[in-house]
Amino acid sequence: MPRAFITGITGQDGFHLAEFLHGKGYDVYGMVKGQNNPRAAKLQEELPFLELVPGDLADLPSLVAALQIAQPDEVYNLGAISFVALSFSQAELTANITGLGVLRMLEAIRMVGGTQNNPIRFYQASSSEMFGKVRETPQTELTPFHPRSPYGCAKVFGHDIVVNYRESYDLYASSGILFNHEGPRRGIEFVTRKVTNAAARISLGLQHELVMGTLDAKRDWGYAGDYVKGMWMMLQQDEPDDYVLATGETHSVEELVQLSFAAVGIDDWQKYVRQDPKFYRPAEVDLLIGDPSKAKETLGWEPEVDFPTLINMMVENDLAIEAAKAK
Ligand code: GDR
Repeated sequence: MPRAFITGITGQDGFHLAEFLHGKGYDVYGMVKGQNNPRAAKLQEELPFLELVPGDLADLPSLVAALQIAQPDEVYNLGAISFVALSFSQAELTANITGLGVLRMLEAIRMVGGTQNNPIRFYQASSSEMFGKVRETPQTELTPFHPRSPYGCAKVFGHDIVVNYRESYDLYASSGILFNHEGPRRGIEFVTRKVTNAAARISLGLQHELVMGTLDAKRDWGYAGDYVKGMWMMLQQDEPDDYVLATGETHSVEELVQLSFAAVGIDDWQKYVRQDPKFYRPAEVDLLIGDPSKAKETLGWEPEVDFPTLINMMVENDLAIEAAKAK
């Protein structure tokens, strides 16, 4: 059986990827940090097949030890401080985990190495936030980076160090430049889930208003379940490379709000939504739209869930959760 090792296993993508790889017959190892991590215990209940291994992206010896236990064929580095807004107030921590964490993981892979005929294959979760103040539209693998947050800067370092290790040490290391990808398991701090959850709660009479930042920003939003498949496809290629995963469509935060409220039968959403500068970011990424042509042509990857279907799926999930809580 092939063996996969995933950092960031307690996040949205970690869950989807672990399920997907398990379905493909992999032994799946997930790295968890901290003592008695409550998210790890919950995850183990949901995914009993998962082997949890201790480790921390801030601690190189722990990464070496974790790889020695897992002896993986494939490593997926999804672990990061991933909330852009938080990266402004915890910039050094973000640089350390989201940026230097990639370097440590690559070094750990060089040390543990796999076997002569079966070197470890590495996937790095790069991000459309690297494009930031975009230099061209739509964005491709060749679009120059102009990050707009400490998070984006850290992801650029991670991306560049993967390219450098690939070229310097002949590592099999690929990066997926993933545009926003969402779903029912998205954390409530991210805008899609915040809005779908609020729409559900407001329709059930459990909440009276939704306080937002900018409604003008535009994102290329896809479904996380589609995107983890693309990660795996990248590591099945003969040669490592970088790929954009995106839908090729963009929508504003306002459209997201309007669609989410419409899904619970509220048309006059403006009545419930207030904006507060505390949710504005010191620098904003105004517009993202990705061109996934390379992934389509080379990997045969295509997103299956469109934006309205995604939002409806998330609203349905939040309605079920909130109605059950209210009982
Ligand atoms: P993003 O996701 O920064 O694109 O990064 P997020 O959902 O946090 O923000 C999207 C846009 O919505 C605007 N916005 C708000 N955002 C949040 N979270 N809360 C609000 O109240 C709010 N109001 C408006 C934001 O300003 C922004 O323009 C995500 C993360 O998952 C990254 O880790 C990942 O790399 C990229 O997507 C691709």
